Amino acid sequence: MAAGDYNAVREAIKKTIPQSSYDDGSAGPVLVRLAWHASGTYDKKSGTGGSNGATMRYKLEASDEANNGLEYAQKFLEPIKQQFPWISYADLWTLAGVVAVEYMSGPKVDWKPGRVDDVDEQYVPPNGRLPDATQGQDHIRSIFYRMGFNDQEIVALSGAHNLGRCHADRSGFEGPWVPNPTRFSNTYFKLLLHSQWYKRKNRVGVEQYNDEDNELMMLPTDMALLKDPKFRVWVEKYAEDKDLFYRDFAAAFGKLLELGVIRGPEGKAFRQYARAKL
Ligand code: DDH
Repeated sequence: MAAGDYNAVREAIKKTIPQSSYDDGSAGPVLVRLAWHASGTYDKKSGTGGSNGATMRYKLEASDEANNGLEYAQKFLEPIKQQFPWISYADLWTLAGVVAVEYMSGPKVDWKPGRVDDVDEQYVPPNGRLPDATQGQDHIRSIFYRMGFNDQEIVALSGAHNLGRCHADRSGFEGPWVPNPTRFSNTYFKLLLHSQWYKRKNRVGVEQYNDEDNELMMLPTDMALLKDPKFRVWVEKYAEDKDLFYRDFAAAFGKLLELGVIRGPEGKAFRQYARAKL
């Protein structure tokens, strides 16, 4: 297989998404989450964090509680890394997120290669840069503004909760947000807006919001999108207009995966951008 044949990698990722003995029969949602958490450590001010370097391979970042469960996503992708050793983990993890969104009938997201893996351990971002689901709108803003996102982009990105589920043994929360969690859609926004949500303790004693029958759930941070008037405007728009949501999600997710990836003229990302900047 020729080095640089990203279409071949895309095909291999698609083949690995159906996983009959895993969650809802699909690795798709956890692959999206891996791409997001690999990228969402970015800090605009210092230029540190982000997907370049695939620093979640280091224990410090892997052991951030927010990353619990992402070892499954990495395991699903390992055979693909073996098959295509020329691709960096940093490119593979982000590309897998893009392929998974599209595979689950979401929008096409622009993706560029060039991330490199050989970033020193000293550049692993500190724990605690990813959002804490027990918090409210101020916390959400401080986390996403740090990455360089605005309110509209925050709500668009949050629509990824149309995919997958919470696991009591990973985050303490439990259940899916929508009835079909392996199909990308704007159902999350419709349910957030139009269902009745009840604050309840789940079976491991963690407070979350459930629908009447305890089948679907929302996190405290999801509910904050409803409570905050500036966020709510976008929840309403995306619940109404699926095409608008798809467009805005594709743009914001593409931007997320590029955070901190500064490429040189030959297309390769700088190894230690943080140091280069200081
Ligand atoms: Fe999320 N997310 N997320 N999320 N997320 C969880 C699952 C998934 C928060 C908390 C959680 C985004 C934003 C936020 C996905 C994608 C994205 C879980 C459950 C928690 C908790 C983990 C578990 O128990 O397995 C919080 C807080 C925020 C926030 O914005 C404030 C964003 C921006 C994305 C994205 O992809 C753009 C996906 C997909 C999942 C489902 C994973 C799975 O295994 O299934």
